[in-house]
Amino acid sequence: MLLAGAALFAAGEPAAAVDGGAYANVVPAPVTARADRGTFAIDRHTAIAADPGADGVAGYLAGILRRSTGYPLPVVRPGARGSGTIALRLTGGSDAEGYRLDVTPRGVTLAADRPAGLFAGVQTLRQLLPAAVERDRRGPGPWTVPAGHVADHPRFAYRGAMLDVARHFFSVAQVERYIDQLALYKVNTFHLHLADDQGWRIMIRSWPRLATYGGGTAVDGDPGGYYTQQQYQQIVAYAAARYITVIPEIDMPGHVNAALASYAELNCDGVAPPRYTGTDVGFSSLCVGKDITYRFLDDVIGELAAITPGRYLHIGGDEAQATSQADYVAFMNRVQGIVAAHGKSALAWHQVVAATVAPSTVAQYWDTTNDNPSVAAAAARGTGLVLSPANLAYLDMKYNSQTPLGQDWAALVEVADAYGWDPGAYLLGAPAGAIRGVEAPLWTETIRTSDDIEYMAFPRLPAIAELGWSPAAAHDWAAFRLRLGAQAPRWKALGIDFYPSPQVPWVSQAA
Ligand code: NGO
Repeated sequence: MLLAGAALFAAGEPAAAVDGGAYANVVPAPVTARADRGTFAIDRHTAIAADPGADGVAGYLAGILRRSTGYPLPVVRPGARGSGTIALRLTGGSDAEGYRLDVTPRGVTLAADRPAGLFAGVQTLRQLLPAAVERDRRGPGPWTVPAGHVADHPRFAYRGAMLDVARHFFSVAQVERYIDQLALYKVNTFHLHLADDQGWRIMIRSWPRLATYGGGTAVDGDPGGYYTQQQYQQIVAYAAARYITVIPEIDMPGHVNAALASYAELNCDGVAPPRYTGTDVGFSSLCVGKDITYRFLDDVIGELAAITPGRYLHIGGDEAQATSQADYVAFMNRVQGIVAAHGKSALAWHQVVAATVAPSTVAQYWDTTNDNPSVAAAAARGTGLVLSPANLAYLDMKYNSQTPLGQDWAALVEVADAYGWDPGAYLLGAPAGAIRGVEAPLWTETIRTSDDIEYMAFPRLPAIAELGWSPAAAHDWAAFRLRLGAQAPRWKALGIDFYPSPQVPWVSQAA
C-alpha cells in the first residue's frame, strides 16, 4: 500500500486535480485529492499506529481527537493492531514536508518522509473530519472521514506569518493560540517582531533595562510587557512541536526608541529620549558612529542566537529615515557580519538591498508595487526574497473603509485581494527561483486582543497560506471562496472570531 519515499512525488508534477466533497474543501488546496466511495469511522476502538519517530505527531493528533471524541485513541506501534487504525508511517526519504494520505473504510494511512510531512497531513485529515472535531468538549459524532486519497507537497519552502508584539504586547498564551491557528493552514515560519519604538519585548541579560524599562510601554499608553528568555524558549518549543520555526526580529537601525530610552549611552548625544507611545515611524536611529552600538548589538544578537534554533535572525532595516544613507549602508553591512559571527543568517526588510547583501541574507519585500528594479536586480544577483507586499499580504490593512481595526496606508485589502496574486510571478524581473515564499505580517498599532488578531487574520491568513503551499495551477478564486466558506464551522468550533467577508459564501451550519 505504501510507496517508497522517493516514489511519493515525481518531480515537476502536473496540474492540481481536486474533486469530491470534503476533499474539495481542503485549505490550502492539495496537489492532488480524490474522493473514493465509503467512509472510515473513528470509534472507541480506533488506535493511532505510529512508526518510531512519528510519536510526536501521533500525540498531537491524539490530543485533538481525544478532546472532541472522548475515545482513548492509544498510540501504538504498527502491527499491534490490524484494521481500524490511523497509521502514521515514516518513509525515510528526503521530501521535507510532502505527505500522502489514504483513507479506506478499513483505516487511514498517512505517510511522509519526515515528521513535518506527517504534521501537514494531519492538518488535512482534520479538515476531512466533521467541524465538531475542533471543539474542546466531547461531542456525539459520528466521527467519519470520507474515503479518498491525497498526495501533497508545498510550492514554497517559506510560508510565514508575523506578529508585532512591540506596538502591543501579547502574552505567551496569546502567542501560542495564534501559533495553533497558523499550524492549521500549514504555515511553517513564525516571525516575531520583538522590538520597535514603542517597546522592547525580550529580556537581554547583559542589557536588562531594555526589557524592564523599554518594555514597559505600548501604543496609546497600554500595558507593556516582555518575555523572559525562558518564556521565549517556551514559544520556540511550542512552535517547533508544530513544525514552525521562529524568526525573532530586532528592528534596526531605526525603530529603536525603546532601546535609546533604556540606555543613554546608545544615543549620539548621550541623552536618553523619553519612552514613546505614538504610532509615527522613521524618527529614531542607533548611533552608527559609536563603538558601543556594536558591542550592544553583539550582545543582543549573541543572546538571541543562543536561544533561537532556526537559521534566521531578522534585523529589520526598514524606514531608517533618521539614519543617513551612507550610515545605513555601513551599519547594515556590519550587522550582517555580527549575525554571521553568531552562526546565523540575516533576514531583513527589502531596503537592505541598498547595502552589500551577504549571499545568505534574505530580503523581505513589503513595497506596494510589483515594480521595484533594485530589489529585482538583487534577486537576479542571487538574493532570496520573501514576499509580503503591504497592499496584498499585510493583515493589519482594513478590509474596507468600515473595518473598525487596522490601517489603510497601503490599501483596503479584501480577501479576494489578499488571494489575487501569484508570488512566483509577482515581482517584475525577479527570477522565480529567488522567491523563497510568502509571509503575512500583522502589525499591531490598532490590535490589542486575540479577538482583534483573529478578526484581521481570518480569512486573509488562510489565503496567503494557500498562495504559499498550493501549486500555481490550483490558484482559482471561484473555487477558493467556496473552500474558504466551508472553513467557517471549523473556526466557530475553535472560537476564532473571523471577519465574515461578503465575498465568501460562508457555511452556516453549527459545529
Ligand atoms: C510598515 C512599517 C511598520 C508599520 C507597518 C504598518 C514595515 C516593514 N515597516 O511595514 O513599522 O507598523 O508598516 O502597516
